[in-house]
Amino acid sequence: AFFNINVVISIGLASCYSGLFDELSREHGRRRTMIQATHPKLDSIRDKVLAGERLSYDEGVYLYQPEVPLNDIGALANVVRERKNGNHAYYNINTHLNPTNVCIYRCTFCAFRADLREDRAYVIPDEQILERGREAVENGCTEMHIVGGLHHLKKFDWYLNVIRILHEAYPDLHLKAWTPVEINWFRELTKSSYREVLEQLVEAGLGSLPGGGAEIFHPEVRDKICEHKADAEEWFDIHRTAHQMGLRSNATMLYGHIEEPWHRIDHLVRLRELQDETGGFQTFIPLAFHPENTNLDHIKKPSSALDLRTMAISRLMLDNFDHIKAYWIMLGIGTAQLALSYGADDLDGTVRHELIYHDAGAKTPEVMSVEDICRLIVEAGRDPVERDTLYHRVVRDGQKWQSGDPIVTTTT
Ligand code: V47
Ligand code: SF4
Repeated sequence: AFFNINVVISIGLASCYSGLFDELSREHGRRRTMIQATHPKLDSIRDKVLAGERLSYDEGVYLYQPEVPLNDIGALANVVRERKNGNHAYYNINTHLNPTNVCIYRCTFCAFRADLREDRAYVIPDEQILERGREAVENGCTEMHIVGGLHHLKKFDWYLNVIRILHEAYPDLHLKAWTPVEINWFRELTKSSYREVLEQLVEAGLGSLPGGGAEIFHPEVRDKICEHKADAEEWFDIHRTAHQMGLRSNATMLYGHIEEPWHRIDHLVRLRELQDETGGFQTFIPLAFHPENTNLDHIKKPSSALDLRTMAISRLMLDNFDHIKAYWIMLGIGTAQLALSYGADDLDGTVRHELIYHDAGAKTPEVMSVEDICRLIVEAGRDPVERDTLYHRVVRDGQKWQSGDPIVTTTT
C-alpha cells in the first residue's frame, strides 16, 4: 500500500511539475517573442556575442536603454565571462596607501583631496610608509595599491622615494602605483618624457600601473569634472608607453555623475582600441560615483541596476580584456556578489586602509577577510582563486606565498 501511495504521489507530482514547466516554458516563449518584437536588435546582438563577434558603438549605446531587459544583457555578459574565465572568481590579498591627500587639482567628484593648509591635509612620513609595508607583509599581502594627491610642494624625488623605500624593504610586495594623472604631473615636474619618468619608477621598484584617472574621456564631460588634469590623449599616451616598456596596467571608468550613456560607450571603445594596439591592459574596473562630501553631492549614487548594467555592457564591449573587476568597496558587497553573474570575474582584494571611497561616503567595511571574500564567491556559485597582481595563481602557506602558474583565459 505504501508503494502504491508513493507511486500515486510521484505520478501526481510529476504531472503537476510537467504542467508547471510547460506553463513556464510557454511564459518564457511569450516573453521572448515580446522582447524580440520590442527589441529586434537584441537578437542580432545575441547572435554576434554567441559567435564571438565584436559589438559596435551603436549596439553599446542601444544596450544602455533601460527598456532593454537587464537580465538578457547580464546573461549574454555571463556567456563571455564564462568563456574567458570559466567558473573562477579571482581575488587578491592587498592593501592601499594614499601617501598624501593634498592636491593641486579640484576634481568636482573628489571628496578625498585637501588644500595645503586645511586641517584634514596629511602627508604620511617615510617611517609610517615603511610601517604600512611591514603590516602588509605580516598580513600576507601580495600587493600594495598606491595613489594619492598631487602635493603643491613635493618634488618627483618624494614620489620616487615612496616606491624605492618600500621596494628595498619588501621586495616581494608588488607596488601597483601612480595613475597617469600623477605620471603626467611627474613629467611636468622633471621636464622629461613619460618614458624617462616610468624608467626611473621601474628602477626604483614600480610593478604596474593602476587604472585610475580615466574618469570619462570625452572632453564634453572631462572639461566639466576635471578640466586641469591629464586629458584623454595624455592618459592613453602614458598607458601606451608603459605597455611598450612591458609594464601591465588596469583601466577604470567613473560613471553615474553628469555623463550620458554614449559617453560611457565612447570611453569603452577608446580603451578597446588601445588594447587592440598593445594588449597591455589586464582588467577593467567600472567605478560607481559616490557623491557624499563632493561638489556633486546633489547627484544620487548610481542604482544597483545601473551598476549591473554597466558591468555587463563593459564585459560585452571590451572583448579584448581578460578581466572585469567588481570592486566591492564601491559597489557594496551585495552588488559585487551579483556582478559575478553579470560579467565580472574578479572582486579585487582585502583592501586595508582605503580612503578615496570612504571619504566620499562608501558604507562598505574598511577591510574584508579572505574567509569572507571566499564565502561571497562560493555563495555566488563560483570557485575562488587567489591571484597576484599580474594574474598568476598564488601558492600560499599562511602568510608565506609565491606566484604560481599564469592564469590563462581564452581570447574570444
Ligand atoms: O581616478 C575618486 C575615483 C580613482 C571618487 O587598478 C571616485 O585595480 C567614485 O585608481 N566616487 C582612483 N570614484 C582609484 C583607482 C583604482 C580603484 C580601484 C581599483 C584600481 C585598480 C584602481 O578613484 C580616481 C577616480 O576615478 N574616484 N573620487 C568618488 N567620489
Ligand atoms: Fe586630486 Fe585625484 Fe582628487 Fe582629482 S581625483 S582632486 S587629481 S586627488
